[in-house]
Amino acid sequence: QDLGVVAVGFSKGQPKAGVDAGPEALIASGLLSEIQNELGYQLHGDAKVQKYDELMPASDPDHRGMKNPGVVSAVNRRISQQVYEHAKEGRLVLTLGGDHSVAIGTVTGSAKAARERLNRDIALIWVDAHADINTPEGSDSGNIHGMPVAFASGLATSDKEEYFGWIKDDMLLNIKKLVYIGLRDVDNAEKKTLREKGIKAFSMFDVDRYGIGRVVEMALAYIGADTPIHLSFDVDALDPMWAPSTGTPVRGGLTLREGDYICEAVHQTGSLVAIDLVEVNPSLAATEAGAQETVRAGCSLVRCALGETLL
Ligand code: DIR
Ligand code: MN
Ligand code: MN
Ligand code: MN
Repeated sequence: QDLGVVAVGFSKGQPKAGVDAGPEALIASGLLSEIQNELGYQLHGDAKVQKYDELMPASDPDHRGMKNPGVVSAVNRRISQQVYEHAKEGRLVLTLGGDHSVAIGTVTGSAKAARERLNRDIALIWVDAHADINTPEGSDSGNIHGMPVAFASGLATSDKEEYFGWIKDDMLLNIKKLVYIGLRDVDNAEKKTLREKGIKAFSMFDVDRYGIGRVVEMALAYIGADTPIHLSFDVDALDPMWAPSTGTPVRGGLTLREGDYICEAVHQTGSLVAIDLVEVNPSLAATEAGAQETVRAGCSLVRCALGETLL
């Protein structure tokens, strides 16, 4: 199968340096060569990590409380186009982040391509400790990596081209096709949104209550068969025991096996059209071993989503 690779060395959706080195670390540990040589995918796209320095505006003042709004918007506009171009060729698209703001681009790109190519709405499975559905006005932090679902679904809107106004209706996620897994640190404004919009969410409480097998089964049943699936995996969904090297770790998360299981089960549907693996920040672990563990966990999740572990 053909795989489009988008490797995004970008960190401006949140304040901590180093997450821009995530894709390099994943690639250096052999991820892409394994995908090509062992899993047999034909790779297209970024052999080298893109930093998008040329898209940095001369000045980038806060806008509606958002930090770095100009550059995050411009980079995501580019990512959206790249993902769209791969997806419209029928390629499965793998995006390596970077902070989770990059999903504004990935989700809008795959939503548009699926409408054109398949005449279908995509489903989005968002695996994360956080809901990332803050609007600019509802956000306490102003960090755009806490807002991608709001922008990609049209819950947050803008009439300014340079501040996400480039997101058109045909790029939007249908919010009824959104499912969360792994939530455990959700802001009050986000909880209100989840309730009011009736968004399907499986928190860690549900993982404990039902087990990961039934949670994934319920998530896939909600989405329905024959729906193109975009999987957006924030490595902080995993417990810090397996993924300590990330910007906003939250204890009480998924085991690596549970994370891998989600990816395997999604692969098994045969409906996967895109996967994002984000928020690996190799410079944040207390030890070098912690950084290596996190990179290895990220590689494992991606390989599972691409079918490595199924017999
Ligand atoms: C928080 C943290 N909800 C925010 N979000 C994080 O800043 O909006 N997302 N860490 O990954
Ligand atoms: Mn998160
Ligand atoms: Mn996230
Ligand atoms: Mn947080």
